[in-house]
Amino acid sequence: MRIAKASAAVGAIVEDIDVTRLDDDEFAAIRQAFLDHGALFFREQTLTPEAHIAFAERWGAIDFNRFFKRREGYPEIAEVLKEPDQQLNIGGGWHTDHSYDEAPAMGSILYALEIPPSGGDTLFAGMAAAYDALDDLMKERIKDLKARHGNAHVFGEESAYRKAVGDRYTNPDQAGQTAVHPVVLAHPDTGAKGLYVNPGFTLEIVDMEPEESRALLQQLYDHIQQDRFHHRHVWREGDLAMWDNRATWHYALNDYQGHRRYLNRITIEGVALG
Ligand SMILES: O=C(O)CCC(=O)C(=O)O
Ligand SMILES: [Fe+2]
Repeated sequence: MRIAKASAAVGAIVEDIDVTRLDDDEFAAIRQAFLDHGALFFREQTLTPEAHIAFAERWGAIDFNRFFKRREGYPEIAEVLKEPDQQLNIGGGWHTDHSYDEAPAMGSILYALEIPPSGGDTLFAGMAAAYDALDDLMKERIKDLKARHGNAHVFGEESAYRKAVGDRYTNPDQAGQTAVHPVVLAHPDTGAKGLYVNPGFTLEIVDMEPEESRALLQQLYDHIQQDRFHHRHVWREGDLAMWDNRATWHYALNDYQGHRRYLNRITIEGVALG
C-alpha cells in the first residue's frame, strides 16, 4: 500500500490496496491517514454494492441519507447521478454533507461507476489548513461563535434547485430541520481546529445581525476559496473517494454536459459537534 499526499492542504492518494481485503493493521493505517489528510482517494477498486456497504460498515454505522434517490435494492446507497440530458448536477457548489443534522455524517464514501470522458472533477478544501492560515484577529473574532445550518433551501418542497434536480432527490417533506454547530470546530477525533461553516447549508451566525453575519460568512468563504487550500480530484472509473465532513468541503464540477456521470455514495454516522 502506498499513501501519498494529494495536495498541501487536503487529501491523500492510496494505491496498491484492495479495500475489500484490508487486514486490521492496514485498516488502522488507512484510518490514521484519513484523520491526517481529511480525504482519501483509492484507485482501481472493484466494488459490488455489497462490498461498498461492507467497507463502509468498518468505519461505523451507516447514515441513511433521506434526500438522495437510493440505489434499487440498496437503501444504504445514495445515487449521485447526472444523465446526458440533465443540466444540473448534485453537489455543484461548495458544501459539506449533512451539516444541517444535529450529528452530521462523519464521512462520505463515494465510488465512481461511470465518469465522463473529460470534466466532472471534484474539488476538495481543507478546513484545518484554512483555519490555521487565518490571522490572529479573525481567530479571536470567531472563536466562540456558533452557526445555524439548514436544508430547506436545498431539499425542501419550495426549493427551485430541488425541483430542477427532479426525481434524483426525494422526501422534500423531511427537509426543514436546522442545527447549530461551532464555527471553529475542534475535530471530534483529532482535536485539530478547523472551520465548520459552508456555503451550501450554513444559514447564519447565531446572535449576529443578518448583515454582519452575511459579511463574516462571505469573508470566511472567500478565504477558503483560495486554491492553496484545495485539491482537485480527477476521477477514473473504479476510484473510491472518502472524505471527512468535519474537516473538508467539496464541490462537484458541472462541466460535462451531454455525458453521463454515475457514482454511489454511502455516508457514515457522526457525533454531535460542539
Ligand atoms: O459527484 C461528486 O463528485 C460529489 C457529489 C457530492 O456532493 C456528494 O456525493 O456528496
Ligand atoms: Fe456532497
